[in-house]
Amino acid sequence: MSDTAESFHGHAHHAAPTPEGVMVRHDWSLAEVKALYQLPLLDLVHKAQTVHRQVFVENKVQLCSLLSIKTGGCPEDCAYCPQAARYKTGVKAEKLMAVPEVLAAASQARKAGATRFCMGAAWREVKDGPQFDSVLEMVKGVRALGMEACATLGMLSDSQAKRLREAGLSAYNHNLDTSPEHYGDIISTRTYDDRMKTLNRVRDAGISVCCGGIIGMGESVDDRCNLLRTLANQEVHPESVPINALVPVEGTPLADQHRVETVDMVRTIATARLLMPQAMVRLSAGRMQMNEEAQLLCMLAGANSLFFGEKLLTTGNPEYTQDMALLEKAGIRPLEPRQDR
Ligand code: SAM
Ligand code: DTB
Ligand code: SF4
Repeated sequence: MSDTAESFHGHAHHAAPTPEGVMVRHDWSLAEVKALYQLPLLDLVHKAQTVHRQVFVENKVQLCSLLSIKTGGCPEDCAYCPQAARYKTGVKAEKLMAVPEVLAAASQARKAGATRFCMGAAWREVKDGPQFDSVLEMVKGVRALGMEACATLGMLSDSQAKRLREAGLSAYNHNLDTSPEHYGDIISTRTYDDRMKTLNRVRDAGISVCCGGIIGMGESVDDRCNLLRTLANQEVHPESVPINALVPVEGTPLADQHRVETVDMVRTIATARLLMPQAMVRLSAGRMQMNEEAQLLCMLAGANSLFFGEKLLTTGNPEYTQDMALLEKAGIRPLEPRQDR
């Protein structure tokens, strides 16, 4: 295990209750997390939905919109990623989108009901200069539309995090992706500690942290639990935890992975809800491979956010009309915008 991850696990924290009286802990052992993950499914979902209702208004999900502002050509070797230049996936390297184009997309997303707009760039790290200046303009523009603005741009320095905060960025997405133990099998071009450092910079700049992972990459149950445990044992829980099911893409090393089973996705989401009661748990990539019932089960297990729109970054996502019909027939309403973010 990496030093920084170890130091997160090793912190001596006491538990504190939320205003609703739900305990928030930062000292989970693997055995404890596994005991939750491996509960009979209906017990696990019941527990997670119970906690969910104590902390959140029931029957509501946040609708988020995702846009790839800089697609492909990435120098990193993340084994799952269609945007890594080294894999032949058919994703072409593009330039950074222009600010007005991005804001037009954001405005459209807002009209369609999005309260959070997430911008993704296939960069290893942010570099200062005209491109970063454009991203800051995009952030300001999205905020001016009255939405939460989130960005995922790779690694950040302290001063870049500060400038993003000054531009009004609500949240920064930087995933741990998997357990510290499994990480080396998935990515070699940056370490778990590099990721932790970026997350700490984001937090220190006063930006809310969006951090989660991917299941279905050949990891064990222990790996899944250690990912969740690493997230939950941070001094402050991430405000947002995206749970992605691997979208296997032809040309990537993980192209032949088996589809994630619904039960595994539901267990992961429910465990995340129980470990991090106050986090937005986001049912992120992988919905194309899930039927409506599976998606509803994920929401029953505590997922309270979805990406809508026909595309994620480069891969498919359910049709807007289909998503709206699903929420409508289930009596699930979109979460209203929050003023404090
Ligand atoms: N380049 C930046 C970075 O890696 O931090 C930001 C963009 S990157 C595409 C954002 C996240 O998307 C990754 O951390 C990963 O969790 C998720 N992701 C990428 N490809 C995926 C896939 N095929 N299936 C599921 N999730 C994926
Ligand atoms: C996250 O955890 N999932 C989103 C968001 N953060 C940026 C990205 C999913 C990408 C899925 C693969 C693709 O469409 O390229
Ligand atoms: Fe690059 Fe991000 Fe894809 Fe990794 S996940 S290859 S860093 S775009």
